[in-house]
Amino acid sequence: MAVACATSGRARKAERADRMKPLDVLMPAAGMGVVADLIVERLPLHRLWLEPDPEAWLAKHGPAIRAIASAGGHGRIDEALMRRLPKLEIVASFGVGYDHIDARWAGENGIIVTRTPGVLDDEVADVAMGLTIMAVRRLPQAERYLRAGQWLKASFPLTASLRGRTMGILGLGRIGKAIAHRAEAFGLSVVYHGRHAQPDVSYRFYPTLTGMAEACDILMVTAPGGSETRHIVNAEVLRALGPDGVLVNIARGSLVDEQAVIEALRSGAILAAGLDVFDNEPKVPTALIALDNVVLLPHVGSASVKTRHAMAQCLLDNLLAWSEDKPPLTPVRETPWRGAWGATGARRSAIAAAAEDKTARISAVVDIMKDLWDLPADCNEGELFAYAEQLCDRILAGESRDGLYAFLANVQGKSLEIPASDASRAIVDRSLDLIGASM
Ligand code: 8YV
Repeated sequence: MAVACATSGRARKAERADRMKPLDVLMPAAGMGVVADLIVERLPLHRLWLEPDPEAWLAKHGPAIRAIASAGGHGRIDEALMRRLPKLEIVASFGVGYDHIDARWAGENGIIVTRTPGVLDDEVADVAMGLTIMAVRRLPQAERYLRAGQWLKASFPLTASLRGRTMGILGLGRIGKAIAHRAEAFGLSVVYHGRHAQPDVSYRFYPTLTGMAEACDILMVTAPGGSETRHIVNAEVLRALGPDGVLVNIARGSLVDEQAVIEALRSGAILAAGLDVFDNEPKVPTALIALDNVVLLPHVGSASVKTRHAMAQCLLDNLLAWSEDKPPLTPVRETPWRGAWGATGARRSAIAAAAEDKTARISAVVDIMKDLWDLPADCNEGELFAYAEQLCDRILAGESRDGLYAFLANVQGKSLEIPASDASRAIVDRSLDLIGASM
């Protein structure tokens, strides 16, 4: 990608030489095997955890590493690790949650972080509903009852019901919405709480979590983890949820004050809980395991063969795009794609300044595409950016209007659903006007 910048000719040459080499990927911790299996077929992969002396390995080979693959598990990708990799450009993470990565530091230092949104929403939402039903209707307890031969002596005791309940969703993102659809199909009312109300959502919004907990009797936790949300589900919120209330957490253990949950379950301050995630995985407090009114799962929300494979593929697609000098597909919000490759420090600022004009043009075309193709606000902007960039390059190269129409009409979205309509011609016309006016 030709971005004019203030680096010297020699630096540019070295940078180009680097880009010609295959992308060396470091995987710090084992995590999901499927990730390594997919990467190793396409890119040089270094498995740090298999090295007899990881420190010595990092000191010797760290300077050649341009990418990290974080394949799940519990390894942190923090400032200390990223600083040891001076040429690091991209961290591709497995999963939607990325609280194990210091994404803010990465963003400030020109490193892109990607995750795997979209491909696991339904899988996780299925488990969320499963946990809800299991917790309310005590299905695991009923199954244990049968296996223990107790049915032969008496019927299983009657349980609470899902009927007439309201589910309060904490964090109405993609997964929260997938859960909301299912909850509605189960006849539940849905309300939500998050950082702000969403204008295009018809569910009732509660500006405070305690307010929502008072109004609902199933509290579904789907918000991101991290320091901002640590322990937001505390004793006060659980009290507000009340003695008929059920807590379900499929997001991150850190959102919930585990000790407060244990107390609330013990004292009857809430009825039951269904937990797929914990504060210190894979360690689950024995006090929680000892309780009968909680259903515990070993973080399996997305853990089907099909979905984990799709997540691994999304991680790999980000790395492959990057290795081919294309934009990342699914960057996180702290490291938005701005059209400059992963340079650090002063060089990043120089590149960013020089690229600003071009990036602004492409971003304006992205907005036109989103608008005229009627794409959702959270669509894959990385993919769209690539089409917008090609269109801008063609316009600047003086391609004819008909040629541009033909180019755009033939674009077939990978993760985007691009409508086959006259909108593509209108996009070309508006982009021509825009670029003509900016020249
Ligand atoms: C995975 C998840 O279990 O996507 C997430 O944020 O928590 C899960 O889908 C995790 O990524 C694997 O470690």
